[in-house]
Amino acid sequence: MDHADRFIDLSLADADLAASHVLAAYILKPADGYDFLKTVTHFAAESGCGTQVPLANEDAFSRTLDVIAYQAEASNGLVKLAFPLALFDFNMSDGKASITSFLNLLAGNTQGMAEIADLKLHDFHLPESYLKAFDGPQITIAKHWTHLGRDEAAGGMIVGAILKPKLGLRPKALADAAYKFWLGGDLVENDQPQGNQSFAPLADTLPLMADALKRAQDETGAAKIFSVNITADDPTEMDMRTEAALEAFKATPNSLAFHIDAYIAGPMALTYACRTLPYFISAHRAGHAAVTSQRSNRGYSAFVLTKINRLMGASGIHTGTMGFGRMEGNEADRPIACMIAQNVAQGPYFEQNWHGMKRSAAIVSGGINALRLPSFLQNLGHSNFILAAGGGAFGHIDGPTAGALSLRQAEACWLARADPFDFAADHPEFARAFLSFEQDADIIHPGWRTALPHDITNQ
Ligand code: CAP
Repeated sequence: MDHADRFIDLSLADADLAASHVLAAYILKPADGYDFLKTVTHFAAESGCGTQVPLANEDAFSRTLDVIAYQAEASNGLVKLAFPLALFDFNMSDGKASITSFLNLLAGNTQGMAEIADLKLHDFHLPESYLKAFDGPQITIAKHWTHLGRDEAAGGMIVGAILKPKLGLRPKALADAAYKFWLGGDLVENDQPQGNQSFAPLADTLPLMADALKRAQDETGAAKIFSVNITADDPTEMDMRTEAALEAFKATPNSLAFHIDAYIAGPMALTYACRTLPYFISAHRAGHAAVTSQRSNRGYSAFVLTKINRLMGASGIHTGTMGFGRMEGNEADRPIACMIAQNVAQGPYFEQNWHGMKRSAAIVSGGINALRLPSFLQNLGHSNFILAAGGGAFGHIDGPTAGALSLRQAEACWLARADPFDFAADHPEFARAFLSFEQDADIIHPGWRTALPHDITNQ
């Protein structure tokens, strides 16, 4: 008998454990030469109180905290573990739960076990008491919708852009790019590498951004939003960037939102921002594919990453384009966007009840343009999210104002279930998107060159 045999009990099911344990679903493959079930028991032991040998100083209490493997299917590698709640760390200061502790237990040392070849966390389920110990979002997309004068429950697509070029624009050029986008769109988000570079110091850029936003509001008569990147290595620096933004936007505080490069800067940066700033906080995820990629058999999935961002309190979360943009993903990623926005949502292995925790909004970005947007919307089934198009806005042949309008028109085209060629006939910015993104047009709408009027399809 292996000392780790006590860490497996295949007679248990989700329903026996869901109220008292954190449940986690993995796909596991043992390294060559290792037996599947034995590896599972060692994995379960290592996930909680156990290690590679029996421990002389274990006691009756510590054994009650064993992590148990309760499902193990050698045919497909599915392994489910149940983590007793008492294993998790809670804050000394306020008793709150901690994502750092959660990740440490569910995807910590076990990721490096030599007897495991593949180990990826695909889903998890939290019982009500533990879920409620996380902050969740304080500020939601309803704040933006209200600011924009829309329905606060389902205000439709916020036409947003990620500022491009992502690096290299001096303060005036950056503010000018934002201003031109705002003339047609609603929201501008800093691209994630944009910070306090020498050619665009924040002290110079932020006042010009605030001025550009005000001018765009005055000119259009519509509210606008700027999401400023405050990502830094330490909270003091984040505070300094925040203060600079608050000062620059003091005349239009409702136009301000904050942006965190949340995968690279980590849970502390996101949690700190969400706890200290009563503003919309968006979570970018640059770099996440190093861990979440569908081609990676270790780490955790994009679904898991997104779900923990809602727990930490992100108001908006980059959720990807589900195969309709230029980043990795596919149509089956739809539950990622549903899991953060619904009160009860089905994940790949577990249904999660959020027990009234506020929603996070999907931020859709990565290669989306007016031609790709309708199919994305068709797959998602609604347009209640924030679009953050970079090239799809600034790559429009007639500039960012036309780019913004083309994206708004693409949503309208989909909402009306209109024929894109008919719609293009009286929506010139949408029509010119065909010429702007010719390669996409050829794939999505072959025949567009003859279907659309000659003066639109030619430079
Ligand atoms: C988009 C973007 C975003 C990614 C993030 C970029 O620009 O600014 O960071 O979309 O991806 O640099 O790639 P484009 P995700 O619109 O020009 O592609 O939301 O999937 O994390």
